[in-house]
This record gives sequence, C-alpha cells and structure tokens, in this order.
Amino acid sequence: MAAKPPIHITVTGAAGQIGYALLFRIASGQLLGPDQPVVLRLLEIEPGMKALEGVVMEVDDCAFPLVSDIITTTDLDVAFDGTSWALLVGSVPRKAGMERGDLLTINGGIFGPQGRAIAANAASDIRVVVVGNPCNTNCLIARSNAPEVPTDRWFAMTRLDENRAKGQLAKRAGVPVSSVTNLAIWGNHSATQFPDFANARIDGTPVPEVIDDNGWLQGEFITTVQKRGAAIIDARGLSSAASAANAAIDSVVSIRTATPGDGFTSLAVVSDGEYGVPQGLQFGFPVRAKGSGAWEVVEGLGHDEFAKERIRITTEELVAERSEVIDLLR
Ligand code: NAX
Repeated sequence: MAAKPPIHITVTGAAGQIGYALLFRIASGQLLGPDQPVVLRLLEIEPGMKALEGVVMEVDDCAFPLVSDIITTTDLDVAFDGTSWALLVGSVPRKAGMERGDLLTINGGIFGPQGRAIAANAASDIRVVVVGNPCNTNCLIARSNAPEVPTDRWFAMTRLDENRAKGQLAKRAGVPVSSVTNLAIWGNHSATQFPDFANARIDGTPVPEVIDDNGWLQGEFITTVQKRGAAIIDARGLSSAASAANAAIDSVVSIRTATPGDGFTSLAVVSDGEYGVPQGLQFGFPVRAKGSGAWEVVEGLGHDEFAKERIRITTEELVAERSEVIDLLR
C-alpha cells in the first residue's frame, strides 16, 4: 500500500520542556497514528534555536520512520505553512513581580500574531491546541485574530487537569484510573477551575455514590487538582512537562476520534452560551467528539448549588481576563 501523504504539525516553543517531551511522541506516531507520516514544523524564538538544533539531532537519531521532514524556524509564516495541527506551547511564564495583567498582555503579543499567521498560512483543516499559559485567554486572542478560521477549530488544554482529577479519584476509590470517566473540567485552566466530580463516574456509577465523602470531594480533592502544578514545581524544581505533553497528545486524539458511548472529555472550546457561559469565551466544557474533528459541548448535565458557585467563579475570572486583553482582540 502506498504511504499516506505527510501531515504537517506545528509545535511552538519546541525547544522547551514540554516540547522535549512532546516531539518524540508525535514523531513515533502517537498523535496521528502509526501509519501517518508527519512533517514537524518547529517554531522557537532566537535564543531557543540552538537548543532546538540539539532536540532535532535527537529526533533524527531516533530514525523514526514516520518523520518525512523537520523544519525549524523563527518565522511565523514558515512555521504555520500548510499545517493541519498547531500545538501552541511556547509562551512567556510568569516571573516574580509580574502581575497577571502583565502576563496576559505579554502573551497577547505572542498569540495575536500567531493567530494571524495561522489564518494566512495554515491548511484548510487546521486545528489549534493552545497549551501555553494562560491558555484559555491566549487561545481567545489567537482565535479572535484569525476570524477566517472557524471558531470550532480552537482548543485550550484542560486535559492535564482532567487526567490529574481522574488519578486522584481512582486512588481514593482504589480502582484503576481507567474506571474513572466523564470528568469535566469547567472554566479556566487556573486555580479557579472546577473539576466536576458529581458528574464523573467510576465504572459507570456517579462518583459521590462510590466515594461517600462529600467533605473530601468538595475540599481536598478540588484543591489537590487545582494546586497540582505548584506541587510538581515544589517537588521537581520544574513545572510539569511530560504529563503536559501527554495531555496535549490525549487532547488531539480526543478531537480526532469519536468519543465512545455517552462519554466526554475536557477541552476549553468557544462558548456558544451553553450553561449560561458568556458567548465567545474559551471555556472548559465537557466535549464529545463525533469523529473527523467535529464535536459538541455535552449539554444537560446537572449542577447543584456548590457546582454552580464554582462555575460562576471561574467564569468571572475568564470574563475579567477577556476585559484585560480587549485591546488585543479583533
Ligand atoms: P519552557 O520555558 O521550558 O519552554 C517554553 C519555550 O517556548 C522556550 O523554549 C521558549 O524559548 C519558547 N518561546 C517563548 N516565546 C516564544 C514565542 N513567541 N514563539 C515561539 N517559542 C517561544 O516552558 P514549558 O515548561 O515547555 O511550558 C510551556 C508553556 O506551557 C508554559 O506557558 C506553561 O505555563 C504551559 N503549561 C500549560 C499547561 C496546561 O495544562 N495547559 C500545563 C503545563 C505547563 O505549565
């Protein structure tokens, strides 16, 4: 059988920690499948280019049969030329003394131009997953600067939070993590996110019926998930990288392939007003993919007062972030 034509995948911030954990998995076929050749288009800023050269040497040294070509660049037009998947990882982390507003504005300077370059250069089936923080609002900025690209092509990553939450629930219930399903992360990928234990299931049974400890579910469980990133920095001296790369792969696989049964996964997608969330926010919802990249927000999930309050708080945060970057939106 003739080999399939390669699909172009862009990774920004490719020489960073997450990039280093991500590229080898993409190159080995874990993103798009074991028979799908890929062209890697790797974007860095100038100071990252030397490290990127080293990373590319290592990818070369793996002799991955699926890698047709690797392009490294600091040029946005080259990075997004003909690309079908853009994984926007590179961003500027918050430094001491930096206000959240400063962080949003600095990253706006990155994600606005990237959005415009995607609109100008990417393939017609482009899909974008934003990992770089603050990922929801960075995604909103990029999307709003690319009005030519349909709004359902843009995703911000809440999958790491979902996977973290599933891990905590599985551990507490003494079940394998694969028993935990239907775990939605609502809202912002930040400390206000709401990991929705009430609608999650363990082997098909609602979590609160299996873990009969509302105090733990409403308290320690949520804070552990919300603060997991900080706990990893504390322990490792570096922020999560391999698990973030894994979640990026999971996100793409979940977008590409139909979600089985009545399940759902967590992705921050454009709000169309579902659950009363203001339209246009890039909001963490339960999402069901229909195959070939189409998806829908799962509607009709119930929320008690506790959940409603949590969702209200994270919504307010995203609304505030949007007003802080309003000048960067088109
Ligand atoms: P690193 O600092 O290791 O790497 C970032 C890389 O991006 C660097 O090589 C840098 O040169 C490059 N870069 C910076 N500005 C760029 C630009 N304008 N264009 C292209 N490249 C650029 O960070 P890393 O640990 O890899 O994390 C990357 C981002 O992911 C951070 O914003 C981080 O906060 C975010 N994360 C998001 C997560 C999520 O769940 N959504 C979890 C993990 C991670 O914290």
